[in-house]
Amino acid sequence: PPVTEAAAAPPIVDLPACPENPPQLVGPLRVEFSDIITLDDVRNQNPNLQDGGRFMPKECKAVQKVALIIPFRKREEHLKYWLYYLHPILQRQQLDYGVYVIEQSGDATFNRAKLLNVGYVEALKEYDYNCFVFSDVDLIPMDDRNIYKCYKEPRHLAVSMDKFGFRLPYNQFFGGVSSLSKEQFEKINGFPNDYWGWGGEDDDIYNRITFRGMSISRPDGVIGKCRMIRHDRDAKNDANPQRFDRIARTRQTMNTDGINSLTYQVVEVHKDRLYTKVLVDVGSPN
Ligand code: UD2
Ligand code: MN
Repeated sequence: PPVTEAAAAPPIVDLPACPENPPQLVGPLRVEFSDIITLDDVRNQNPNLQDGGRFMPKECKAVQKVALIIPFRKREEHLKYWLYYLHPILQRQQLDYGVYVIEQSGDATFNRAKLLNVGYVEALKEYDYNCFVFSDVDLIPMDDRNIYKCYKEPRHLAVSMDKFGFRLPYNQFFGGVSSLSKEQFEKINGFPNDYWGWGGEDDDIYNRITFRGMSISRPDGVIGKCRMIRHDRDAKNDANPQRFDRIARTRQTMNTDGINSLTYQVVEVHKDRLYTKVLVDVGSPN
């Protein structure tokens, strides 16, 4: 009989859902920043990535579509280690994921939270992500059972950091690495856009979450261990003197300052095998 068009099409196989506990996880990891590595090494060690730092497990259907959002400016050395350590971990975690490096252009004061908002919007333009992991460029998990996905409540993932003696610095701490589902992020109107310079924006986000009736979930202190690459405070990221006044007013400001008031200009989008870099003009404090 003649071969029909339908018969020539590749078979559509429904992959099984990926399991709750990914079988390739190994647990505690060795994390050091003395190894000499290049981005080409990282590219060669991760042959299954698609352009833009995208990955999808072949053997099963990922439960979540995760965009990893990294606020960035002039931290090339840290980004190299982040990519070196995180790509293999995220693949063992069987996530359908993409890595977005959101780079602030120019040399106005740094604005971490606004860059994270930009990452949320720009990632959603590319793919139907339903989970967003926001990570500092200098933080590496020390246990791959700390799954970089979303949970029933917004999650704080960097709970046990070497720089704080592997403890939480305070109970409300939400800095470093966190995850919010699309619904959770929309419920708090995203993050604040007007914290310029170092500090306070993570506490504002914590406030937003509690004021919307949600709570923070965390892994335990063993699985939540992580290392921060030692660094000095960057230029143009001095401590924000307004941070205490601002975090006292989150309840009022969160309704009008957030994803609903976000404005910015994309300068350039660059696709590397290891990441999508979005260079963005976020303006300057007025
Ligand atoms: C703490 C929190 C961080 C944030 C910050 C206050 C930890 C581990 N993290 O970080 O989440 O709440 O305090 O704002 O406690 N960055 C650049 N270029 C710059 C400046 C910052 O790329 O010039 C990015 C980078 O991803 C960096 C992040 O912003 O990791 C946070 O800045 P930091 O590392 O200087 O601040 P740190 O370690 O006190
Ligand atoms: Mn840091």
